[in-house]
Amino acid sequence: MPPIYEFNRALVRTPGASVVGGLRAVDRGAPTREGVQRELDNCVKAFAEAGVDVETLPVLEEFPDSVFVEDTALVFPEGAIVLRPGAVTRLGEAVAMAPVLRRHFAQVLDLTDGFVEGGDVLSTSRTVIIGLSARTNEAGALAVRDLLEQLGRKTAIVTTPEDVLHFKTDCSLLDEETILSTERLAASGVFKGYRVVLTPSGEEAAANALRVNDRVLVGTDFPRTADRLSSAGYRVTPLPSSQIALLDAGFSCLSLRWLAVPQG
Ligand code: CIR
Repeated sequence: MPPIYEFNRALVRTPGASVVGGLRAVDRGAPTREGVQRELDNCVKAFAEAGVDVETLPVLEEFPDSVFVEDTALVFPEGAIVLRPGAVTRLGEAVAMAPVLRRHFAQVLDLTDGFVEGGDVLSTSRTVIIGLSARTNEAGALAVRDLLEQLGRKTAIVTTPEDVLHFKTDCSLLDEETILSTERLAASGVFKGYRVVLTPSGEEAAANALRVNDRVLVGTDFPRTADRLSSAGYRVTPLPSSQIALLDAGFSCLSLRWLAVPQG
């Protein structure tokens, strides 16, 4: 089986003017539409350089957070699951994503109970880890577990630390065995059996990095994390992320990515 961080397809969505009013837990100022667009463009370029074919979806002006497509679905080589984001203003984003996924995947399953956002889901080759949070509830997690079983994937349901938006706000996959995590999340014991690289103190926000094929996208604001990853042998691609950070987002949020395997 190819590694779970090997991708050849990705979906992203152009941010609308409404992105300046995106959800945020603490208001540290609004990003600009141009700023968010620039950070997305850099990401798309890095994906292309890594050999990923990226489709850009049109603006959904009525949904300020719709640039964060990761929260709408789970995607795997074997099929996709359309989620139900727990933020009321975001539910319609998943509805809009469903027909796009049906174009790309032979098998698309729909979550019909509870709420789950993709930011709460960390997929490793062994297990799909779902973190319960203010956006992802138990009913949703249990229903997604049943859908994942249909796709042949095992699930572990865990808890996201309090006051953390998403499970993946605090962690990301570095390779099949290794997770980049904040100390507070790793301390909860959820990564038993994995190797863990901790984000340096003061750079917790670097944890939402993104492994894409042979490289790891890391925010330029986090030089100590980049050094730590480079020393551990990872090829680091530093990219600016301060605009999306104003909306509590990191690199994983901006795309849905998967390995499309030729059928038959
Ligand atoms: C939200 O609060 O829903 C957005 N402002 C940020 C979503 C970030 N998505 C992610 O971590 N997967």
